[in-house]
Amino acid sequence: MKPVTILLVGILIVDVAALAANVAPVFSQESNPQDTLRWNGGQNYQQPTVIVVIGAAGTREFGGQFAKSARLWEEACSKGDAKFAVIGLDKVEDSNDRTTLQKILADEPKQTTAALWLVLIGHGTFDGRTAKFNLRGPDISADDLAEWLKPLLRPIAVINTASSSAPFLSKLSGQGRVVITATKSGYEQNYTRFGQYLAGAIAEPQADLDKDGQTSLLEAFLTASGRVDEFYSAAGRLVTEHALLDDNGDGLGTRADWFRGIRPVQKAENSASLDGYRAHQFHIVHSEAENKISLGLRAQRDRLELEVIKLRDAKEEFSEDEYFSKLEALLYDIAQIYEQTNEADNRSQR
Ligand SMILES: [Ca+2]
Ligand SMILES: [Ca+2]
Repeated sequence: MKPVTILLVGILIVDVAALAANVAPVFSQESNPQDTLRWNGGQNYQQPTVIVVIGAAGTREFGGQFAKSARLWEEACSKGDAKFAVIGLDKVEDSNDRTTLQKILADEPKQTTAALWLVLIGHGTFDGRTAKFNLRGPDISADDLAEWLKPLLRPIAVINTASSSAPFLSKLSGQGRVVITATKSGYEQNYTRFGQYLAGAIAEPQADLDKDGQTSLLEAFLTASGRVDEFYSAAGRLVTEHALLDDNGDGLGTRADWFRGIRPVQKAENSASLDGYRAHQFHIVHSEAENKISLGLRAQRDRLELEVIKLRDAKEEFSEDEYFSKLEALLYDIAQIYEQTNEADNRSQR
């Protein structure tokens, strides 16, 4: 798919097609699969990290399910060339997985545009005040994680797929962060199925809802939530888990049924902006076209796209002239990023 299509689909602009057409020529270069991942050896390339934490399983059946989800994340990381670490699957007696996680997080680069994904797979508890994720050895609370993540100034996705996980969302919410939980409240305490469906969807082409050649975290969240509902419906059971996503930093989660396609149509109460746009910029496996863009330029492009969305959502505050001139400036900057990418691509082919 051409970058211009990605731009248009990615930022969901319908009303600026005419403007975008003016900048279209710089996008017209077809991508060349040969060049995929050529940034690997370059100084601009930094790998994202995915840390999967498997909690105390309780039974062999749960253990098998958790290990299967971990394998799916690992496969996605090897397809997407992300650094993968798993905690909780070794057979060591008396493991302290809490300390292991703390150490791995402390060793991660503090300031980079490469994303850090933290995926918790297991059981959780909530006593009315504190939510915890159950590990072999001491458990971890949302407060523990908030403290450990504080020094990391980089894009972060925290995904807690356990029962009673919702309190993690309000505690870990922050600018530049995506937080996903399997439940909408600490009191949804039954075993959750969201995690296994999310692991299956994260690199699945069928979950690429906007057909741009890559499955985003938002798309995987929506797909997994849909499969959770299908599971309970087919089993004739009451749905006991409702996943939430927060990525606008307000600590309020949005449910999958508040989206039409990939577009959010309902806000969490009191929220100033809509959730979902940032999560749609997180991918484990990138399309070929996306892989041609250096990490630094990709971060700039993502920031500009979010500004376009913010502008579009505030359209009524501006006169038509003002709105289109601001929009044109942003689209021009985005076009420059694709132009730079194409120039670098052409140079490398000479
Ligand atoms: Ca997609
Ligand atoms: Ca939110």
